[in-house]
Amino acid sequence: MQVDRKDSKIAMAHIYVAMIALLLGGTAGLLQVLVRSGEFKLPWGIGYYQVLTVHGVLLGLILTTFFIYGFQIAAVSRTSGALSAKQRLLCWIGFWTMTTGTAMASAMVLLNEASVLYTFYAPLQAHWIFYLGLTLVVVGSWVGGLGQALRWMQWRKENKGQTSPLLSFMVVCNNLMWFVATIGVASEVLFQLLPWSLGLVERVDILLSRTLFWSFGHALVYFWLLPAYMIWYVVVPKVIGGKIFSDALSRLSFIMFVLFSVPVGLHHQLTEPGVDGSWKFLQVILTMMVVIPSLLTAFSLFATFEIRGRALGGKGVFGWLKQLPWGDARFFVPFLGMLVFIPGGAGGIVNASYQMNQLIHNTIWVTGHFHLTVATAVVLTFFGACYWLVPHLTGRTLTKEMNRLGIIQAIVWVVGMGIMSSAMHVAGLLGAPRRSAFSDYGGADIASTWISYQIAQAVGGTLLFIGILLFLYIFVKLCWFAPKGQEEFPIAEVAPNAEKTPAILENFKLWIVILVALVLIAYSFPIFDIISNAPLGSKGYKLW
Ligand code: HAS
Repeated sequence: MQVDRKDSKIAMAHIYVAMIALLLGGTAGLLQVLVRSGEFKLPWGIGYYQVLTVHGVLLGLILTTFFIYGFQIAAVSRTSGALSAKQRLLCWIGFWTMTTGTAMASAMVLLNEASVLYTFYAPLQAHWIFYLGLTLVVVGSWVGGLGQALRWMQWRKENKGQTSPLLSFMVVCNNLMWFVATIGVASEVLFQLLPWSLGLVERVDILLSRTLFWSFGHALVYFWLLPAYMIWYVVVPKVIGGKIFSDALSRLSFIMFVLFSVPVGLHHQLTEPGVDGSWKFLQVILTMMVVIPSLLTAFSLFATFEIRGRALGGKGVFGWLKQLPWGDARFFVPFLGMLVFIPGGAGGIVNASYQMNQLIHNTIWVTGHFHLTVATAVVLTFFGACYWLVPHLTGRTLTKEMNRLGIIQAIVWVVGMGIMSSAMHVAGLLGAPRRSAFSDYGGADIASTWISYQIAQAVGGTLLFIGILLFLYIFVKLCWFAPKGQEEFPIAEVAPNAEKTPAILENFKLWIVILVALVLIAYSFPIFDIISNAPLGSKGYKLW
């Protein structure tokens, strides 16, 4: 079962852009940890916040979105069938729109016209071309996402009454969530930031802009996570020779993400003075709801691994673990991602807990949290996926040598991230702020307790940069130099004794109604409140 050649080309085009973003964004990351150690100064007047913006935008927004779309296009084509000419055209239009937008936004950051970090909080004001560029990335993603969804809809029409392919269903869930979530940020950029940066209006409502941003921002993190979950649920079981524990459970967890990912953004604003506590309370409850599908996922994966390990003769409480294929990078690399997601997710629950959030908010603990979640659980899964996806799409094979290097790469990554992220967590608890360059704060005693951790971050960050170079070496080999042949795109079957999937799980009309209702309940009152009690607003600042 091969992905259609023409679809492979679109998928690879997305993945190439993602890899360029990885190289540039990773280099920026290395420079940052060096600066923050206090031992290194950036040359040629380059600013710390400029480098931090390159890092956040290229890795957080561009690497992820482009890789996810490359993977999803291949996934839909593999499981629902080759795209039609119209669907393919939509995916290409989406790709070029996103790429043009990326070039515009990156150019402004490199020209030092947009050092506003990846969250682009007002009143920091970037050049309007930066905002327009990001708008094009979002609009392009809508068009490309539609191309993918149309293929799934076509499958449903051609196979009436049947349960659709699980992987395609998951892609549609992710795109639906993305579409609803991006409405918030698109409104912020179109109605607030663009007119303001163009000078059409003088002032902007900061609280409104931040609330609209976070109505998108937390769903964004699940937009990164769900493709990793697709690989964990559907690909990894096949790699280990097992079966999907339950099709129904997998779909249920994705539907829960669709419902609960958007109406939870206020947990990023728990210290925000202008939002009433009752709305924060409601959204914290909804945040705890969005933890449940991750717990379902953990349960399902443990079951898959244990059932397979026992079928291979594993005995005792943990004996089955030994039977898993530890020497196969396609399993080992995402597995490390899963392991790291356990402390990463636990940290998220700490963040979401109202009282504990007071301790960690705006400290570098939060940076430690998202380097475990997105930069390890998700990114390692994407790296692991590349070891079969890239050769599958380029008509080559994963050699033993590359497989071994993939395993070494993942170990380097986990060690580097272990050092960097642990140091960030501890320094955060000691009060070290995030989003700040090195400073001894006028020789303040408390700042001196952070310095050794900042040096540890530089050590970990350097290992991570070596990890990026190693990965890119393997990537280049798999694209152009590995032996020609056929590499499998692994898709597992559902366990024969699993419960039948209830049709209601595919009833998107119902889920969309519930999703819209939840978003309205969680957001309409707070936003009405923010607008009706709006202060004068702020002029733009360019502090860099
Ligand atoms: Fe988060 C801040 C809460 C998950 C990313 N988060 C961030 C930011 C980012 C981010 C980028 O409530 C910073 C944004 C900024 O710039 O300001 N987060 C959560 C919660 C979860 C969570 C409750 N976050 C993620 C994921 C991310 C991500 C996933 C990226 C992909 N986060 C917060 C909060 C803040 C926040 C607050 C704001 C803090 C502040 O004040 O600024 C949950 O979804 C986590 C649930 C996950 C679990 C883990 C399940 C484990 C699994 C693995 C199983 C392992 C196996 C291995 C099977 C409960 C599924 C088998 C092992 C064997 C031994 C066999």
